[in-house]
Amino acid sequence: MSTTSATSATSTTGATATATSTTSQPELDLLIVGAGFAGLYMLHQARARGLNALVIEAADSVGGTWYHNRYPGARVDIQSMEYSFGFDDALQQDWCWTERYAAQPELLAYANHVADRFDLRSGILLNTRLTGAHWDEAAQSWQAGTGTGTSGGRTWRARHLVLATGPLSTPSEPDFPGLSDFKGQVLHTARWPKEPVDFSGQRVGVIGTGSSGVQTITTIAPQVGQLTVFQRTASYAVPAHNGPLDVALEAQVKADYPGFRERNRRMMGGFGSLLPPNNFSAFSVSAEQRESMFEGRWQIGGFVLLGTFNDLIVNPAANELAGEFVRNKIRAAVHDPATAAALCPSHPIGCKRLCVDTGYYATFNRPNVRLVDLQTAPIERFTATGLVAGGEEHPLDAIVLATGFDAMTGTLLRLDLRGRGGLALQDKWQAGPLNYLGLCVVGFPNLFNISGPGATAAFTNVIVAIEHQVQWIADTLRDLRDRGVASIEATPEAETAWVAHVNTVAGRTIYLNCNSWYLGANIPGKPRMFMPLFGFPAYVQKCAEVQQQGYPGFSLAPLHA
Ligand code: N01
Repeated sequence: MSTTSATSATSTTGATATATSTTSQPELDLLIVGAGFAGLYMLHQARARGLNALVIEAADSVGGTWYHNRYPGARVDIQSMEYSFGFDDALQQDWCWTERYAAQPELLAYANHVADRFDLRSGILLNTRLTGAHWDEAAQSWQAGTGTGTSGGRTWRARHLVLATGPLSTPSEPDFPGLSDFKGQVLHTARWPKEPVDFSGQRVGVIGTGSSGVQTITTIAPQVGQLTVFQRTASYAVPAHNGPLDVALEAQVKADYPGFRERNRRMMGGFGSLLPPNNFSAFSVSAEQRESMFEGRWQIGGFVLLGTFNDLIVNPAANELAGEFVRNKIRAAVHDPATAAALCPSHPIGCKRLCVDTGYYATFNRPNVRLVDLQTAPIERFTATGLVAGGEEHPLDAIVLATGFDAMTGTLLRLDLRGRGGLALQDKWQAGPLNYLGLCVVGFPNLFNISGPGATAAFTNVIVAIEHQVQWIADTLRDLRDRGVASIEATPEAETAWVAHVNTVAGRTIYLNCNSWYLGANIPGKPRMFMPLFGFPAYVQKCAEVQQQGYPGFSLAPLHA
């Protein structure tokens, strides 16, 4: 190894990775960060192409989101037969889900099964948290490490860096005044302890009513003494109608699993071919027909409600009809009219991700459950024994923060990532997460981000989205190696055009009409930029064209002499 120079820089995060320039071959073709579904599959695909890859994972086991989000009632909102890998037919034939919507323990068992079945553990370093990575221009490779400040840690040199850190992996913990004074237990849904939490007889407060809150509230209500739900924004929840997996459906899907996957890949969200959206307007039928069609899909359950008509997410007036249908369901389910009114959302339905529930609204009929509407009674402060909202003290033994995530960018911006010329990602993304194809960032050569801003994961069955991006990255890396290309970097023009494209697509929908994590609106001070791309099939087509046409929108550089 011939070392030509060494630099070291500390970013705004304080983390340091020392970039040691060298002209020799780096030890790894790619370093993969994270051992959730994306990292596991990236390792498998890299190996299949003869690439030398290593996964590093901060946790003590694999599973990513399904490792950390083990709160009571945690369950997937896409049907199990769809929310699974399709790349290996023996895997999808052998694995048997027990429920229509799998619960967290089964999903984590599945991730572990995949790791064992494809011998992935040998390529994964657990308990290893990346703190930073610096691009070394002379060596055309990344120097990545686990050290902080001036302490050493471990370092690796890799030609490529693949960030499989997940779009929803850094919990949002709002800075509530006095929270540290609270003497009871404080839990976050996204960092739930491994040991079961016993809430028997306790006064529990849940802050947050998104998917995590809805599932937690519904599950713990029968277990706790008193449950107080602190709601800032009411959520739309549609019934899961969960239950044991229908064996007839399982047999039907398994009889042609590849065909089922292919049909799903042609859907806007990469799932839902069992009941595709209707291709006509909500205004093309009578009010009675409309009600009956909404009701039919409500009885089936899950996201299919939004496919009742083809204009629900593009026409606010049509959207309002679906929203009012759900509000009527809430009014019918909740006995106390004032509580029902507070539970009725006013934003467009689907603008924030729908919650898929099991009796959420009816939970508020329980005598031990109370709703506090933070719109009229905002949280003022925590005390040693509870919290004060709207001037009223709520005594609590435990508080559950179901307050979501610093989505899509939070994890990456907590790293010391430095690209060409020492450019820090924090500076690059000061006004928002610029990217090309939802995969790459100008100034950060050979860096690939999975399920990030500019990609479709947030609107797609994420496993389908992961499979697509991983295969694209793996094919690209093999191509580049075969062509003697050492570095690939998006061009500024392509990046600007891609971000504009993502926003143009969003602008045709109702997605800009509420304060969602898609926009970064849930995190104070976060730049407001619509991050995910809507429409999986068009995205797949665009990525394929880029590959087939020799990577327009990228500059490719051969190995330095
Ligand atoms: O997080 P969220 P989540 N004071 O951001 C509230 C996926 N997921 O963990 O809406 C008071 O949706 C916040 O209020 P508001 C899924 O993609 C899937 O529930 O910002 N309240 C909101 O009510 C989902 O979209 C599954 O006004 C505060 C809640 O906390 C994503 O993860 C299960 C607050 C956060 O809701 C995130 O879901 C779980 C504050 N300072 C998650 N800050 C399934 O598959 C935030 N809130 C079923």
